[in-house]
Amino acid sequence: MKIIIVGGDGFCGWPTSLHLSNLGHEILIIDNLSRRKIDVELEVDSLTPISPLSVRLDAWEEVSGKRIAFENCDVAHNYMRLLYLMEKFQPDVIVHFAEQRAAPYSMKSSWHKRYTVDNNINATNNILAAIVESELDVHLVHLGTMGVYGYGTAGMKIPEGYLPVKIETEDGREVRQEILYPANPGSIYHMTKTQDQLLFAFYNKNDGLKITDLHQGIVWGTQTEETKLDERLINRFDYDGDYGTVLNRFLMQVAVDYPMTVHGTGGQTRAFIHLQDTVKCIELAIASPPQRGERVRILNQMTETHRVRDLAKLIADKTGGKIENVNNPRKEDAENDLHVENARLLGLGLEPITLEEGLLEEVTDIARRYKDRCDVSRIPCVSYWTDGQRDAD
Ligand code: NAD
Ligand code: USQ
Repeated sequence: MKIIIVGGDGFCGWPTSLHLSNLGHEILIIDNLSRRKIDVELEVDSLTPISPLSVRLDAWEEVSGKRIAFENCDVAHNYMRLLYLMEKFQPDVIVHFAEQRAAPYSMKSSWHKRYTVDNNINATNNILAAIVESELDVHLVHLGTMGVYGYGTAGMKIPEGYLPVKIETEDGREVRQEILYPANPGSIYHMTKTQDQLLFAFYNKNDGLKITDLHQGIVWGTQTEETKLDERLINRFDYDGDYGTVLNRFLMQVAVDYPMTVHGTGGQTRAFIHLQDTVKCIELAIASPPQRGERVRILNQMTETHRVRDLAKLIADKTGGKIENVNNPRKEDAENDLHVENARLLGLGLEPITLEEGLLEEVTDIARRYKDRCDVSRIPCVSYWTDGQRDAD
């Protein structure tokens, strides 16, 4: 198949591009390299030494004999170029990763809030509008987030996108429907992903677009089978207070003898998935497209849930690392339970990598090998959800 990967230079997009290329698909990456520019803004580098994109692409050709094409384009603001690239390449599938994905970055200031809303919502709308205008028969696969649901449950498993409801009408009849699960975002970033859902629902209803929305949990790990093949293919590892996600941060903190930064009591429960499973899930979603006329297909892309303090304890028990409970800069529930339905990807053949299996390899192979590249001054989370939280710290 011919596949465009929008955001294919990023943490999830790069290994996905390699994985799909390895399977024999023809790949075009479209990316504006904004993530690399944000590293410059934040004065931080990936813990792993990522190569410039042209070096990555040459290395992949050397290793695999396969060429991945690249076009630099800001899909949120350069609609005509996006449309031109789509019409020229004639993709069967578009995988959409191209959004500003860090919740703390989206809450840093009003500039960051506005940037995130402008970038994410325009990127998604432009891709959808270009599919309609090009009249291509494309399957759009989008990376959404578990955070669209919020993290609470009313004593039930969070369903895969749609909630069955019963409504009593005025004349006493009972009407049954399935509605999008009520959105409950916890940051401006997560809010943009809830807006994406409405855009998908609209273009699906109005134009019959074929869309799969993968509601992904927190991705951990760094390498996949393909990125391991050559050091020039290495994936990014974010550890800073804005972009570093909790499990990778804890693993890196242990490697540099920094106490693991548990926010508050660490009672937040979240959904997780290993990066190797991310690329597998995208392969499975592509192989099983929705039919034309089918509603947006929503799959929960996560394999396990963990409470933050339990993760810290698990890592401490395995490594002897220390734990520090720090003030939580976010406005979020101090404690929550999370039960999630994920039968659909398992049904398609996903065999999850569990945290217990991959954990030590990650610590030893990556975090310890590159620990000298860590700037510890970038570890604390200094993006506060409210002024009150900034003042309290
Ligand atoms: P990332 O920031 O590493 O990658 C995003 C890529 O998109 C970058 O290469 C960036 O340069 C590019 N991009 C952003 N805006 C663009 C634009 N306007 N035009 C062209 N390119 C643009 O993020 P990631 O961790 O790879 O996440 C990818 C997607 O997966 C995001 O949509 C995110 O919401 C979702 N997701 C990520 C995680 C996670 O833990 N990393 C978890 C759940 C969902
Ligand atoms: N946390 C700590 N200590 C830290 C960092 C985080 O206790 O040093 C806590 C946070 O307070 C939060 C939890 O860990 O309760 C998760 O934080 P995170 O930064 O790992 O994840 P989050 O902000 O939710 O965002 C990440 C990705 C985002 C994706 C989301 C999936 O950056 O792109 O959408 O995970 S989900 O969490 O399922 O919504």
